[in-house]
Amino acid sequence: EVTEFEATAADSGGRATERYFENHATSLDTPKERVSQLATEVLTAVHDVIRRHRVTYDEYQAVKGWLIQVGADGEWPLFMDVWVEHVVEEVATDHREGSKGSIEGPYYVPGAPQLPAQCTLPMRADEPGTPLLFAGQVTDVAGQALAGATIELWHADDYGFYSQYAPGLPEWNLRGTIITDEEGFFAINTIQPAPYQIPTDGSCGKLIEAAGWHAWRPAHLHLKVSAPGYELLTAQLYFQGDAHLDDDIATAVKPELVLAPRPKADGTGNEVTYNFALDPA
Ligand code: MBD
Ligand code: FE
Repeated sequence: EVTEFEATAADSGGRATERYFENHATSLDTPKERVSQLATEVLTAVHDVIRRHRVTYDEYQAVKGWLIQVGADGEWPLFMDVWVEHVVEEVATDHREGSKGSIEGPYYVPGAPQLPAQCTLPMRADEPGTPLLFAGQVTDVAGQALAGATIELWHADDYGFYSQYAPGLPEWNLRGTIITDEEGFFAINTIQPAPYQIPTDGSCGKLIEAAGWHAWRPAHLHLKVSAPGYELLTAQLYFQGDAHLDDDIATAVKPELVLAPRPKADGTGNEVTYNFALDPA
């Protein structure tokens, strides 16, 4: 039987590429003038780098081969979300007064099982990791409770693997869609995820190795918080003391997004409170 530990970059990349087309609209009616301006500026930036650094033919062929391989490995979703998405998120949310957000990343799956405000995420009977009680309230920016708000929560397991992307995990492991109670509260039992290393055996890993970078993201919870009439909040939450808060490969950490869980009084793991304030749409 295949387990999550047999995960390969090409497997999870292939899955992320497939899922991308299932879950996202890929055509957009962008005016020709805007397409032309953006494409011209991106290409001009590339041309400038070639001139300034006198990029050689050997280097050009190496990059061309690498770009072809990113696609063959299915790693374009990973590449885009690790090295580009954080700036799109910054631009998209810079008007907000409510909670800070962060990037979605490549491993979101819509339609996770619906759960009540007080719940336990789907997990294996012997799910490894420190139990975490994650609780809080969803409000508007004025502090008005949002009853029946939706919290989609997904995260990696204690080894850094995501269900539906690594083999051997139950379909909805550590993924859920939680509905807040009449006062906007939620209390979710899960486990603390592990730091995540992006696959080192694929093209993105090859770039990281060739550049002398590291492949780590700090441990994180992914969330989408929404309510009718409010802007969708896509966020990630991190853990105080994590070794990679300051050098996340995906540049997706903000100080407002760092949790400081404390041991529960009954000794059964940790608990933490975090509240979300949604901007009006
Ligand atoms: C992740 O889990 C993630 O959240 C991002 C942004 C990139 C790679 C893996
Ligand atoms: Fe992630």
